[in-house]
Amino acid sequence: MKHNSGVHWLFRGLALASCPVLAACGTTPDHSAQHHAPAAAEQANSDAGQMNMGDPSATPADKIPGAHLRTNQFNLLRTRPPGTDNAAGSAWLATHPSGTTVTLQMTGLQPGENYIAHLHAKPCAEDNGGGHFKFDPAGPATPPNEVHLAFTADQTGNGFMTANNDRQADGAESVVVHPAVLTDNRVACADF
Ligand SMILES: [Cu+2]
Repeated sequence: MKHNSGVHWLFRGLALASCPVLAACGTTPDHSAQHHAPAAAEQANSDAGQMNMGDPSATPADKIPGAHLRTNQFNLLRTRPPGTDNAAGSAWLATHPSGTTVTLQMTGLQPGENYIAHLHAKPCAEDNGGGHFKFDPAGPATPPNEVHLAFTADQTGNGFMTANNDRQADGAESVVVHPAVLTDNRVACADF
């Protein structure tokens, strides 16, 4: 027993030393490794000019073990554009040791329309969510300093997206969905 334990800790020490992110090490379950591989790829891409705007195949926020999970339904906003009166759905915000995961699932959107959602800094009842939540208030209005989810409604008007960030968005109060072409026309908001 003692011998095995010593080997175990030696292995952990090597894994930690060779791996900057604990969750990406070989000691974590496959589930977690799959979850983090796309985020790492997106982070690399962002350095080349592409931003992390979500990954529909990422592990949804409500499926992350041990996370602090908050969820709520979307409420329509008066600023919504024509054709979105039936928009509805739910949003989930999970914070966990590896950062933040946001998932949204919507119905009643315009089929084929592009949408973008962000974490916002205020509750829905205050200025329709106010400005974007930023990890660094003085930083840029783009991922990874903000959390954005870009998605296209399918032919039945359903939308689904998950986005990850390696920091914990503890100050985010809401998520707001906008038409991608008219981001002032806020469609719906969910409080966290
Ligand atoms: Cu927004």
